Amino acid sequence: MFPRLLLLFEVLLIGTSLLSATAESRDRAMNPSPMKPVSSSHKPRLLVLTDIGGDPDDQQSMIRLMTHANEFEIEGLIASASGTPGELKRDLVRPDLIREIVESYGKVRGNLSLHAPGYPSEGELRKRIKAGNPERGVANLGEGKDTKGSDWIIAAVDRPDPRPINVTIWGGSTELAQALWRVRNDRSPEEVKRFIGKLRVHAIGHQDDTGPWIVREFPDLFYILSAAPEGRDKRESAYRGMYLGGDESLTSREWIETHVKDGHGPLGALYPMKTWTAPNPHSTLKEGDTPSWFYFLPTGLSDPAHPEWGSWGGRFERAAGGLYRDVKDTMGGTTDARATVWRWRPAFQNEFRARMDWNVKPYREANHPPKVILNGDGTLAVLRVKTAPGKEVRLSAKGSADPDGGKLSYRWGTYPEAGTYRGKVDLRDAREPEAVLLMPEGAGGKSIHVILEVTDDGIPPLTRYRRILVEGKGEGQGEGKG
Ligand SMILES: [Ca+2]
Ligand SMILES: [Ca+2]
Repeated sequence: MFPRLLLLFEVLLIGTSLLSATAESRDRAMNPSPMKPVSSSHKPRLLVLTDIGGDPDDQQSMIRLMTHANEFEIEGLIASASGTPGELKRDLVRPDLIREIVESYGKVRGNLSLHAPGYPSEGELRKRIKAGNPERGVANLGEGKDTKGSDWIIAAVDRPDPRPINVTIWGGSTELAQALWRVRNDRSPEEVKRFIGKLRVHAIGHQDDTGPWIVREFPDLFYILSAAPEGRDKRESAYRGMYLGGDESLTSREWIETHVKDGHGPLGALYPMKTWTAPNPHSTLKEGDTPSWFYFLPTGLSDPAHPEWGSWGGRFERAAGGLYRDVKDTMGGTTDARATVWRWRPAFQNEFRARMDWNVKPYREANHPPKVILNGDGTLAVLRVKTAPGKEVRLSAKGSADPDGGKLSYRWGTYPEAGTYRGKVDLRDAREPEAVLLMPEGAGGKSIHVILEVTDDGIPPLTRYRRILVEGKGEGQGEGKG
């Protein structure tokens, strides 16, 4: 198609974890064949710890997760102590609430599977529902405190599999803390290091004292803490962008009734309409925990190894060791950590809406996302290219297609906060399938993140992404450096 361009990218594709993607993209470039679904072995492994049974927003997040269950290998759905400390009158765990949702998922799974491959069976998911310790906190860690939940985490990490285990924490982290305590107690330092190295944690706040304990005791652990800085209003947390800021009409009661609750089958019917935290403009959709798994969702936008690059689940910067904290994006004149999530809300709400249609509609009556090709590469990998200031970088989405035969629109833009070059960038033909980036004169040694958004014309319109990291040659950055 574009031999000169392809050659450029063959040479310049640099991979930290992307070597196989390079080989794959080369194959595809030389032999453009119809796209195959990503095999299950490439799916992110996901382990959920939820304080379900407190604020009903955990049920909301679980219902949405079920509609995206084909995108992950769900390794565990663990009921940790219900509610945040002091929220409920007694200590309890509610795995029954997870089972209720999984059971309703079982009723629509057949229909979901008409729209996309890879939805796990109800039985497979049921086996992965585990209960944790109803008594939370550091005081409840140690000998004799293992639970089905903490044992399950250890077993999942120990399973021979090269992929990391992505742990999302929707409430307290007692189960993860106990798993870490057990492993450190029983194993050699080398084995503990190996165990820690397989984990990626995305925590929605520190909802009890085991969170700070984990960060203190295991400083090398990859740990994203989505939370407002100490001393600030907790409602400033990045994850609150799920429901606060941006276009709040997309989280209204009416939106949920129309697109989720009514006429969308038994799973949607379970969606709780009232959540607890104020202020919430509608007190309906909150889903404060959803950004934790959005972070690992493969959309082409992000790379979970790089919290600083941003994703539907927010953007974070390294604080110390393996710890990452909230950082702010500027959108439409607002500078706010929540903007790192709400900036994607139109896309993630449309995605939810389409998938709720998948619960009940035949294929031809629902929309399905486009497949995006970036410079001949059909994977979801982030591409990298190095170029000298003043030179042009040619960008192409040729070959992108919509499975419904819809018309695609293209939007090339930069994500300034994700890169290190913050000046103006000239992107020519930014609404065309092929665009040109002119590497600014001041961009030597700096990076520019170009995001390609491809949106179809279905109802609702669906968006998929690709990202290319353009690095400027010169000014202290050797050409051989990745
Ligand atoms: Ca929660
Ligand atoms: Ca479509």
